[in-house]
Amino acid sequence: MTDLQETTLEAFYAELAHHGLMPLWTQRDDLMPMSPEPAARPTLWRWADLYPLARRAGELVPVGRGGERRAIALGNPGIPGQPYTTPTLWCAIQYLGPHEQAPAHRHSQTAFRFVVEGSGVWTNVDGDAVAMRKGDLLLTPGWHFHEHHNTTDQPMAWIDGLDIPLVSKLDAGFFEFGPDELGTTETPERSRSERLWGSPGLSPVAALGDRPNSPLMAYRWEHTDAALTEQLALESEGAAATVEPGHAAVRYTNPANGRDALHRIRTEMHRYRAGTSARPVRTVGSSVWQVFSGSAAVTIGERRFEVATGDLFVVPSWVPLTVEAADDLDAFRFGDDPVYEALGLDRRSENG
Ligand code: GTQ
Ligand code: FE2
Repeated sequence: MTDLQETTLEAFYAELAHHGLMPLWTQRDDLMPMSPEPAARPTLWRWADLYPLARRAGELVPVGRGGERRAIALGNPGIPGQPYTTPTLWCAIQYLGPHEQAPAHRHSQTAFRFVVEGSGVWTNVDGDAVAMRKGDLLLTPGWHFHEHHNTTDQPMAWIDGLDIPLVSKLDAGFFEFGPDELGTTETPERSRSERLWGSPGLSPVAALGDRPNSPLMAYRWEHTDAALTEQLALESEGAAATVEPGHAAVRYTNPANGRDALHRIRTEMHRYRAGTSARPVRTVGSSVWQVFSGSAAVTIGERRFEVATGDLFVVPSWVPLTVEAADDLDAFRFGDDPVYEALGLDRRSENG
């Protein structure tokens, strides 16, 4: 190129920029990558680090109107400066001291809680008091009022999962404060939603009809545990029921339509027999896992972590995950899979 041509070209680019125009041919290579190149990194958080820090937040920071929740987000180091665990998902540890309460609000973001240890908090979802106990999954689908209250003399911590980053990216966030006083201080054994929707295979005729999110707000550990136990027992009896040898899994589903319990977040519990080495899997979309019990070595792309009860790790999009169970392992997983499926962007590879 002659000097004159070069000068002309530079002037042309300057003029394009002046008009707010950007040619495709000067863009970075990652504009349309050959395969996903996630900024999020495989990352591990240990429960042994998280819990004492949450307890200190409990000593130092009050919970109430404005701050709303004493929740500490797991920030992915590949997404610096943002409280995002993955590009689509927020995961936080939330802590409530004895007799504390977190005020009512509702938002378009969808939410759940998973309890790795402890009990004693009730979450009121649209006025229905839902007990939170070890191993339970509790739902707060978008635009339902919710508040949490600890009725005991013991603190409690759990993890929250929400689609805060996705909703932010989509400019779809709406939020409303609820009343300042607790809607109910009841502490029923079973919530109204469980009494109506919690009998296996039976839906109330008066409430039938498709709905995007599950009307059942609590999925109890005794049911999850029994379902996984039966899958592995059936496998032992020669009636294949597991996703692969030694690896049972259940998905939390919406009893009204059989789809994911939450419209935009997949939730599952996986059980691996001790010694099981699960085949490497990669999927488009990101997920977060929390070990519920047992221990394992997990390989996420280039990283390898030894994990035990309460530890959380991130699997970024299209990064292969391999699980090698040291002991019998139960691991809770949540991911943004339903979003990718709804958009026709889902893809899966079972051989790394
Ligand atoms: O418990 O309502 O971790 O609204 C983040 C936002 C928890 C909640 C979080 C929330 C909540
Ligand atoms: Fe909330």
